Amino acid sequence: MIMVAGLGITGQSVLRFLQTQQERCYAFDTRADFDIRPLRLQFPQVQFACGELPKRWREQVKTLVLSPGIDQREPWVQQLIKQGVEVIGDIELFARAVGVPVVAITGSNGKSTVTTLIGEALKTAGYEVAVAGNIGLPALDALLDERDYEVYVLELSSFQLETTYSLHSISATVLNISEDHMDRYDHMAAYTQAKCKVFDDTELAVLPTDLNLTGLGAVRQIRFGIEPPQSEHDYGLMEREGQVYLAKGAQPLVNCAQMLLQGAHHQLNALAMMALCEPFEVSKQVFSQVLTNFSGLPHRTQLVTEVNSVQWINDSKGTNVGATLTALQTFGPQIDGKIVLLAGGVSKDADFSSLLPTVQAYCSVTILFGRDREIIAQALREHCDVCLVETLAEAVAMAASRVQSGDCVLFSPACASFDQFKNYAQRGEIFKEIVQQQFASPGVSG
Ligand code: UMA
Ligand code: ADP
Repeated sequence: MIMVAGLGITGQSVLRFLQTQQERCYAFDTRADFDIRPLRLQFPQVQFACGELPKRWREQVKTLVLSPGIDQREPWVQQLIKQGVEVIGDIELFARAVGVPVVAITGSNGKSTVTTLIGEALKTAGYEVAVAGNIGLPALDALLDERDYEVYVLELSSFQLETTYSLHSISATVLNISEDHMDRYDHMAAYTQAKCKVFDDTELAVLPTDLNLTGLGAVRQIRFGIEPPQSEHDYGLMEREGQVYLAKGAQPLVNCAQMLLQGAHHQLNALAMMALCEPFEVSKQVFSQVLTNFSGLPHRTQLVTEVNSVQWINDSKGTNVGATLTALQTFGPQIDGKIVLLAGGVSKDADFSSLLPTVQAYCSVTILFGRDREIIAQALREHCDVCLVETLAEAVAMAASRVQSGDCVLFSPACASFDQFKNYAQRGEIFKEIVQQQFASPGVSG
């Protein structure tokens, strides 16, 4: 018997997929208060349970399809593993069923941006393409969709890769590795190992120049980095007549000045995108067109408003220290004044001390809110001005009282959102609303 564990959007997509295969299954969610009534109606052949895993199910389960949000170290999962139960995820089911090329993208930051860019480039080049995975649309839902896709572009998280064993990809990348999800891994090596599973069965490994991985074997490799390309196969930046270009080998491809996305990290994202598209026929005109039109995804270093020469930036998707560092390093040198940083939420056991030198260099004050604000404060307060408040609304109000002309208020939490919000997107929307209200109120100015 198959058991689907976790009834979020992944678990529900698995149930839909198994329904098409006429598989009988159990479905379980660890949350005692999870409302399964709508699912019972949708999947009458499935037996459901919440909270406690029924004892008699344990003996009957042969395969556990685990949602990415459930930690494999949970005792009940470990018990099933000990019993010899096979543990797989939605991406493994997808991998076993898919019949067309897959491009696989993982990394600590930049996944959604690169996944979207590849989708746009392949679409513009005339391919029928599905963009799915951790980006939001479960991969199995894309597979069940009626359209005849010629290629799937999948954003994959480390959690998804942990339970994936037979994904064959035409090209794959680990964009970068920086600390994240330390509440789910015993150490960085385990997190890195999960990410690198993306290379287990790929035809083309696309790797950043500063990432040293062993054990990739004979697989074809392409490197990308901000330095000039080291070989004719590699991607990097080159200068021609005072202009900086994204380049392959000695060949300039796109003038960086044309790109709407700004910052070194986005140049890296664009280089990775072009390298991952190598197995397809995509011209440099197509890359140029995509990069000239793509202004970035919502909640990633997005300008909300500019009031009294103060920019208010929403980077709610900055959910780890690496992303927040990138945002600080992008805006810090650009602005005339200082950054007022708003951060906080669920720390995921991160080490926030690596923020310190950059915060010292660019921030006038760091305003911390949310559950783990004190943990972040401990890493910063000895050397920086730090204020603690409970809510995002209080943080915005305090920022408005502290900014000066030429400053930038950067909302880049370096944390997950689940303490006070449904997800990063809701957190970003609420930030935008609060900021807009702040300036709509009579008598209040930035
Ligand atoms: N949960 C329980 N008990 C359960 C099942 C879930 O407590 O039995 C909790 C989890 O701990 C988690 C939440 O419910 O807090 C959601 O978990 P889930 O596995 O049901 O998640 P889905 O709704 O299926 O969404 C997942 C990804 N979420 C996670 O990996 C936590 C989504 O990525 C992804 O878009 C979706 O599958 C489709 O593939 C979100 C994410 O935060 C954006 N990803 C992490 C990240 O990017 O850092 C990895
Ligand atoms: P992911 O899907 O990996 O979370 P996103 O493309 O959604 O990545 O971007 C998330 C955050 O990471 C944003 O705040 C963005 O500014 C930052 N970011 C994007 N690309 C990179 C990169 N290549 N290196 C470091 N940070 C990045």
